[in-house]
Amino acid sequence: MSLDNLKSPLVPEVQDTVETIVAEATPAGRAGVSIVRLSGPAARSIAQSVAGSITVPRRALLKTFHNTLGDIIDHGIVIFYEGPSSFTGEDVVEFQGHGGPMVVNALIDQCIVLGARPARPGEFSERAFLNEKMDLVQLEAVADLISSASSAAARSALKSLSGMFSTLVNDLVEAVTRLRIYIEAAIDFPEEDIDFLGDPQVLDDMTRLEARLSSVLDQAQQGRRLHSGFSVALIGPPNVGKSSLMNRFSGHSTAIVTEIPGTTRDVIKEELIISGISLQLFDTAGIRTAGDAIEAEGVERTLKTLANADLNLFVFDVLEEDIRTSLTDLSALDNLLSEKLHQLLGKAPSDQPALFLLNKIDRLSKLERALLSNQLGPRNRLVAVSAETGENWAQLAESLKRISGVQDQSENIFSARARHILALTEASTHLANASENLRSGQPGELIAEDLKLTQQCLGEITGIVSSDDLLGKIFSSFCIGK
Ligand SMILES: Nc1nc2c(ncn2[C@@H]2O[C@H](COP(=O)(O)OP(=O)(O)OP(=O)(O)O)[C@@H](O)[C@H]2O)c(=O)[nH]1
Ligand SMILES: [Mg+2]
Repeated sequence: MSLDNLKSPLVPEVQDTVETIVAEATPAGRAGVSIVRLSGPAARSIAQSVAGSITVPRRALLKTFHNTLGDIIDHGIVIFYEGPSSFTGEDVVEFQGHGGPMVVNALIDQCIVLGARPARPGEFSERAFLNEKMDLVQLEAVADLISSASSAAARSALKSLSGMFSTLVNDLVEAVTRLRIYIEAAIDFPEEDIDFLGDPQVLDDMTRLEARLSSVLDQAQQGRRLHSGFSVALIGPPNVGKSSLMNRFSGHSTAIVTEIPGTTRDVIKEELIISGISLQLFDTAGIRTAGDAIEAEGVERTLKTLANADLNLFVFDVLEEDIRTSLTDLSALDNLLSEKLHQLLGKAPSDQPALFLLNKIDRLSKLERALLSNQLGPRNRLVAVSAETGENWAQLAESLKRISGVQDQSENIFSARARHILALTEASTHLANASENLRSGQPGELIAEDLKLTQQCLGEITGIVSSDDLLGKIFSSFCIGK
């Protein structure tokens, strides 16, 4: 077998006749300044027709913009970026004019009259990718940076943009390629008197590669949570105060609270930022044998929310008799809550991250409260709070931060998306198969095939290996002008 296809860049070829595209790069609406961007081979000549001669690249020139009839459209700044030293890698012109829709539209229309066409969503980024200015991870990071909801998310997007994630992925691809070359060689030269596959070095490399991939996956998972939000569900029996907790978190009456059990029917979602982490918090219907079809549907939705959450907060009422009498013994309390949860769910809970929340501690006696707070530290999987008074809220926020994993390692977290997690997970599966086959002495062909699949999954992340379909999906999620 030839090794030619070890690296198979499937990047689509750039068309021969590249069109010049135009779009507003700033959000539509009224503003002090708006930017209209042109990219493509005719960018400079179109700009010269509108604004007169542009001789020097990368210089802000104060110009008057005209239409073909000679009418003045606006006075503004023109900057010309000569390809390939531009965002898209092509000739790019940016007009900075007054930010009114009439002015912007007149300028865009004029560029179209002169031969440009309106850009599709994400088309500037797509061209930057095709011209190898940035890889897919970096372009997605640009979008993530723009839409960051917290400072930690913005910092992580900047890390991906500067290439931290891409470098890790590229290093993994390189390591898989090296291993593959070794194994392919063992297949191609069976007459050589060397036991390639039994070589402890190969096994060693494989083990190290598995560990590295798993650590990148772990980091990416944290990055995804940081960006798209860490989803936290409030789950429990009716009337324990789930909606009151939701309202305390959000700072307003998001959910209806009454003393009637079974108040909440729908799943209610709030986007929040707590200590720099963005959270999606879900309030749910209390779990019990439903009284009617509406409540049954509510409980069904609760169970789905529980299954999809990154963290479940299992809420119980501290005033329940058996809970209250166990407050002096933490391990008995823990066992009791586990038992109650098992009963509530009708089965053992899955191994998703979870915390027990004991609510309504404002109704306990001073002595009981002191007993509890003496036993409970920030590392316990039990937090005792009051939705009514906010008692112990800082401890709850601290526990959320700890479980989200953002606190300790935020310096190493780069932004990542569900697409990356999927590709890394698939790569891990193929690598685990390759490793298993190597250890059990399977033929080299089998191992090589799994390594090839590992390599392909990793390549999809940065776009070394990509299909038109994948690219279309990614770029169409960007907005026009990007
Ligand atoms: N004293 C006290 N009462 C609380 C606290 N939290 C909730 N309650 C009361 O408990 C009752 C139920 O509160 P909800 O927040 O509606 O409870 P829930 O778990 O959302 O109930 P369902 O939606 O029916 O499942 C209300 O009367 C609240 O005022 C608390 O921390 N302290
Ligand atoms: Mg409720």
